[in-house]
Amino acid sequence: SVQELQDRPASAAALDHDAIVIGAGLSGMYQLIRLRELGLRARVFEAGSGVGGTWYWNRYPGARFDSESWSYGYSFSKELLQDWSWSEHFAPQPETLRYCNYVADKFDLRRDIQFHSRVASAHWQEGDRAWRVTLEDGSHHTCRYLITGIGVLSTPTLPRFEGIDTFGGQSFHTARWPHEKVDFAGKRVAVIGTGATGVQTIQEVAKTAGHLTVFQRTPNWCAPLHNRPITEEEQQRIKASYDEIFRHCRETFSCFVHTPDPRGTFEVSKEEREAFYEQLYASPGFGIWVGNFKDMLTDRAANREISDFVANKIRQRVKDPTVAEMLIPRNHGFGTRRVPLETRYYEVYNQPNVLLVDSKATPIQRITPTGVQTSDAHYEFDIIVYATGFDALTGAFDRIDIRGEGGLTLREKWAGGAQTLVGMLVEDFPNLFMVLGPHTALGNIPRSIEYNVEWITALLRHMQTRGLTRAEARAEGVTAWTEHVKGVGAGLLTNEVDSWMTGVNSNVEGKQTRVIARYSGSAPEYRAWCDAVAAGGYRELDLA
Ligand code: N01
Repeated sequence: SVQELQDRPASAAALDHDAIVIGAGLSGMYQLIRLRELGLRARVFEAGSGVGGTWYWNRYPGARFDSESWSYGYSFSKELLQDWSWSEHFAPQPETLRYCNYVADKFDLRRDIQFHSRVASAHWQEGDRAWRVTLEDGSHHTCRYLITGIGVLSTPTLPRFEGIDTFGGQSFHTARWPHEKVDFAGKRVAVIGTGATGVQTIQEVAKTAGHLTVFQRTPNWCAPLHNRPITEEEQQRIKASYDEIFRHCRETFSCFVHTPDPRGTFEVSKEEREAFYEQLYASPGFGIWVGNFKDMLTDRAANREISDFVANKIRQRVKDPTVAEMLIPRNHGFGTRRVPLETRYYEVYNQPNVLLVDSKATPIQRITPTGVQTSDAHYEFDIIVYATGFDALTGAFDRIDIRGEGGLTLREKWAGGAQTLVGMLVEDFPNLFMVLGPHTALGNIPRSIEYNVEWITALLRHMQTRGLTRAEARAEGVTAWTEHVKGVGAGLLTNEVDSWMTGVNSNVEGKQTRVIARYSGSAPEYRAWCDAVAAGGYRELDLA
């Protein structure tokens, strides 16, 4: 009958593509490589004019890795690992962007990537078993599988200040930085925000600005990065040990080279603890955050002790005691928010041309044509930098009109908090696969990306070999997974604090209260769950 004909899924040949990938960052690029290996016709839509995602957009001064360069790159190609030489232990953004371009060239990715193409909507067509994707330019593209590689921190948010558009000087959000160099020499510069981005920006801008004013609403606990160039000898050693490096990363809590110390804080003497903290403070990278005593983020007394240790470091490094006290967090303990890593950040506040303004005590009331009006004073600027962060985790999804079965929007689906199966699938949204969706393990991001991409690729291969063309998360699977996500977050001090990690962003409507926004279990635990789903023949999914 006509009805039967209409209900039959569209043949692959009738669709524009087998798969559409949104985003040409590290997720999208790797997913494209794997889709090609499956023999699928894939198209990547990318809003920017080049590859690199985060590293394409975040060109602000001082942007660089906070995790070791040699633990960050893709691990899937031995040849790539040998080809590429990182110059520093924590490489700066321009180098990472060059790396992304190098990968795109090496694997000839650009021929399947369409730049300047922001996806506006994606609507599931049950009859065709296909997604209909519409770009902002109004063009439509159909595909069987839709894979998002849209990142965790990719939707920048500006404060909702009155007059923000009236400023007569230059102003930038750090994640929308111009491709041309911005000259700070002799200029009066404001930086609003003191997260990981603000800290990197401030310590760089302070080198050349005529005068720098930092508007800090909440101080963060920062720790030294201890970056340095990679010597020729180290380079050889790194290249000879990649197998070992990545094997180690697979075993650690969040795939960094650091992992929690198996000892509890109070299992060792006061002297030993002090010595351990000193050693961590003097070591490169995230050791002090993710390589600290195992109970640092669960035991209040343990957390208090490391917080006091870092507070004293701040007091030692900042000359003016009033400024030092302003820089010490009071409303959260060390490590309960993402720890910004710094290079002479605290010393910036010893410079005569740097002013720290407490914008909790004296809030910013509006932006004027010449500067910033607080409840207390008016400050004049040539340049305002907004280091005000992102609508994290679900923000990039919320910006696309994604509709699943029966026209249900993903925004409606997630109104009470994200619900997924292993962070990669959503019930009622068949054939939608998310790389780094909400509730995937994060940590060392490329490690998580590679795992997600490989899991999705294995699922597609499973379907391919069985002639299946529809995959949807089952309600029981989603419930079980979401319970697990809640369970691993229980008792974690991190979840008692407002931050992007708990889904709070004061600049986004509806994101004022904490939710279980991210997966806080270990990466090995996460992978065990996902592997079990695959090994069990995908019983948590409806496959057809
Ligand atoms: O953003 P944030 P970020 N008025 O949300 C302030 C990753 N990253 O871009 O704390 C006044 O942390 C806000 O104040 P408060 C990393 O995962 C990685 O810095 O909300 N102030 C805060 O100080 C990181 O966690 C790397 O009170 C306002 C700041 O702006 C994540 O990105 C480097 C305000 C926002 O801090 C996000 O970091 C950099 C307002 N209306 C970042 N609104 C690398 O590893 C916001 N603020 C390379």
